Formats: sequence, C-alpha cells, structure tokens
Amino acid sequence: MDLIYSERHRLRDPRTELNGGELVTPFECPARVETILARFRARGLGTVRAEQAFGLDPVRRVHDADYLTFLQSAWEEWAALGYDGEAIPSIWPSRRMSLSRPPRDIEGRLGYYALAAETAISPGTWEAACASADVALSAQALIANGARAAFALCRPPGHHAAQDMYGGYCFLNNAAIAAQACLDQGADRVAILDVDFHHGNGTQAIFEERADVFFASIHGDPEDAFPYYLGSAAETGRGLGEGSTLNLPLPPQTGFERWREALSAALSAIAAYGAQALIVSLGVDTYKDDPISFFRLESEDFRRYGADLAGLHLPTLFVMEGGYAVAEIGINTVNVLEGFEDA
Ligand code: OKP
Ligand code: ZN
Repeated sequence: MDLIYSERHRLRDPRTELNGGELVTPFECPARVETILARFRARGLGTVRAEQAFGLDPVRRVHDADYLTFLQSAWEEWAALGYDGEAIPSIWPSRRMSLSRPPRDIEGRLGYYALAAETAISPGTWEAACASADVALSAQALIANGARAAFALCRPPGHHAAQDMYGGYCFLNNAAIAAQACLDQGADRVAILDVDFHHGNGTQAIFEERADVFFASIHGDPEDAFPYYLGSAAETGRGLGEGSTLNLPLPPQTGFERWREALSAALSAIAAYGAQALIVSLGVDTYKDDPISFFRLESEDFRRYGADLAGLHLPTLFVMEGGYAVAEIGINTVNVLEGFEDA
C-alpha cells in the first residue's frame, strides 16, 4: 500500500507540554513520523507520495468556521501579547459559567476552544494541522480511486479534535475529514474504527447524531484515562445516530487477548452496519512500553490485528493518530500494515 507524507509536519514543533505540573518536551514530536517513514521505506511496503493541497472546503465540512478562524490566528494573537511561552489556556467555560459565546480576548478564546491544557499552540501549528488534513485527504483519494488500502501518515493527530475543540495534541480531525470526503463523493455508509489507546472523543462528537458514519473505539476506560469525560460503553449515539457509536473501554494492564476480543466485537458491528469503506484511526500507544498509556500489546500483536482488519474486505484508509514509544513506533505501526497486507 502507498503512504502519504508531508514534510510540513515539522512546522508543528512545540517546545512545551504541560505534564505533571511542569513544562516538558512534548511526547507528540516530529521524530514520531520520521521513524515510521523510515521503517515503511526499509520494509518496502509501497510508494511514498507527497500530499496534495485540498484547501479548507473539506475541512469546513467537519469543523465550525469560527473555530477555524481562531486556530488560524491564535499563535499571532498570542505572540502579540509579548509572552515568552507558547499559547496555553488557563481558564475554561466550566460548569455554572456560560458556554454560549467565545469572548474577544485571545486568553478567553483559548479556553473556549481547548479541551485540555497539555497542547500548546506554537508557530507553524496551523500550517502543520492543515498539511495533516491534506495528507488524510490525499490518502482518501487513493482508496476512492480503487486502491485496496492507503496509509495517511498524519501529524499532528486528529481524533480528539471536535467541531470546535482542540487538545490532546489534535487540531483538525483528519479521520473525520476523510470520512466526510468519502460521503461527499457518494458513499452512503462509512465506518471509523479507532484503535488508538485514547478514546476518540472528537470523532464521536462529530458523528454522534448521524447514521452515515459508524464510530467504534477500543480504548483505556475513561474512568482511568484521558480524555475522561467521553468514551463510556453507555454512549451509543443520539437521535438519528442512535446505535452507530460503539465504545469498548478496557481496564489498566489489558493485554492482547482481551484487546483482540474487543476488536472482534467492533469488526462484527462494522460488518453488520454495512460500511462501504473503513477508516482506521491508527494509534500505536496500546504498546506495552508507551510512556503515557496502560495497555500491554507486544510488537508482534500489531501484525496479528492488522490481519484481523483485512478480514472485513473493505477499502481501508489508515490514518495515523498516537503512539509515543518513539523507538518502537516504526516497527509497531508498519507491523499493522504488513499484517493487513499479508492476510
Ligand atoms: C493523544 B492521542 C500526559 C497526559 C497526556 C494527553 C494525551 C493525548 C493523547 N501527562 N494527555 O490520543 O494519542
Ligand atoms: Zn492516543
């Protein structure tokens, strides 16, 4: 399968992440995708292609206009205040405050649009987020043109980003933008399977009330893991979308056997739904040595589940999400793709 890559991911290179009360070097760093790209090339899986520019129209199909305007100018507005540090929110519209409108001041708007504080906005963040969406759309075009599978090596990731929210290292929801593109090009039913360790709250929020996208996620139980406030098994979709959300939360120390049973349930549900295309939100932070996660998958397990995914026999778009054990991220990610291709 071919891989889409953008050099512009390097424009997203923040210095700081709020972690444990300190500002640390971010877990979500440029070396992640460079390591995956090198492994893909070394294994000769397919052609590496540059992204094409799709502009903002397909992004606007998923994200609110005011949110995009905010993201586009947030760094410049923050920099104009003369701070030395990167743009990090420090106040939110919490319970018993009004959520109704974004205020004028940039500090107020950061908190309005942020879902978490770890993700600093830095120079180049907007450009890199747009490039990441272009990577997803370019790979989507490959499957739309008949490829069995394609790999969008997106960075920054996307699955925590909702219509009007950023955070969890995400700004634009690459998988959701690609799913919407499939629908806009004529598909009736698309499935997104999120295998990142963290619940894809943004993707769920975007499609929660719709029947044309089935969202299934296997993730650390939100009782115990980020993003905490969405992702319980009780959430099954709302309104027209009732029944098209499937959350499979799992406890700390979950190993591959139990994880694979959850995958089997998700794949059965996707088959029953009658999806015409599969989009995999591919995070490899389920790995046993991931520094911020608590599942126990071994490198060979990624190959095994890649083969399971192929069993759906659907055009499949892999969209990169998380994974922070940088030394093993290339092996684990490419193992999924090889397992899929060898099945
Ligand atoms: C993004 B993706 C570290 C906590 C980090 C944010 C996690 C974002 C994960 N102290 N919290 O889903 O891989
Ligand atoms: Zn994750």
